[in-house]
Amino acid sequence: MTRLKTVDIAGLDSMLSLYEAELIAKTGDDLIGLACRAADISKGHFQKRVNALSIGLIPITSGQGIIIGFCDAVASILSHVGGKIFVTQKPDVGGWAESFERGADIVMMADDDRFVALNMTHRLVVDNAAATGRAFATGLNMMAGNLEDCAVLVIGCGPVGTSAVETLIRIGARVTIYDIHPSRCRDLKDRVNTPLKSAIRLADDPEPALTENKFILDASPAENIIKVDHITPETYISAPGIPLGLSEAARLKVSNRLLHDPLQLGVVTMLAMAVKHLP
Ligand code: 2YC
Repeated sequence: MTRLKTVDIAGLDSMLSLYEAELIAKTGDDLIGLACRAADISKGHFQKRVNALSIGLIPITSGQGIIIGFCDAVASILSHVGGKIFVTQKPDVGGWAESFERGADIVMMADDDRFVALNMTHRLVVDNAAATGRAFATGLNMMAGNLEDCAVLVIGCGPVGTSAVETLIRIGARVTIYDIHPSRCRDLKDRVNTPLKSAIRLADDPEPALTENKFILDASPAENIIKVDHITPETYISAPGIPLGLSEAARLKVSNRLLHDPLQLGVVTMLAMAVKHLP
């Protein structure tokens, strides 16, 4: 899993309104709208519950340690969509104690392996990878109009790519998957319970797959895997992978038919999934 750098999230707070205006232009909806579609809940359900919630963010020092700005970036995204958000003064155990003392309904934290939202009252765990895969597949569907019966290429068969494939299958897309490790492709196909196992095609060479597919979801950390010759006027790309997998020329050519952010869509979708089962 790619570890964000402080530079990836610098200025995210001050750019949120511009980011959201661009999201509306690309997909027709805002952060809450896209996240609610991804989580399959109504905006009304989301807003009614989120406004009543207290959400604690706990910095975690394990492994490679704290990313300066990470919890503050998550807090700014959540504040943008509602809810009473706080970042605990202390990390780790002190942060947990503070979250309990302040009556947090949801606690969010990330170590080197997982970024989760924990619903304390309903004992629910929401994983950022699952939420991010749903969000970027949903965003691709919204950008492209409707992906039912359309061919979509998913690059990267990790947790985000797996969630994206499941979402695209639910949408009715015809999914081709590619991973630099072929065994991960086969594992994904075996793991994803689709009505038609054959609904998922495996690509062993990314080049023809990138040329044949106009709808691409890049959930890999590969750089420069999508090149300018892969981009046509009909190409739409949703790219949760960090760093962005498009060459500079490809990014310029695909123009605004590209969804990419380091945290925003995944974080709001985590919240939507965390409140989904609240009464
Ligand atoms: O500041 C902290 O609390 C750190 N322990 C946070 C580490 C996050 C590591 N994960 C990532 O950088 C990203 C996540 C945003 C989702 C996947 N990788």
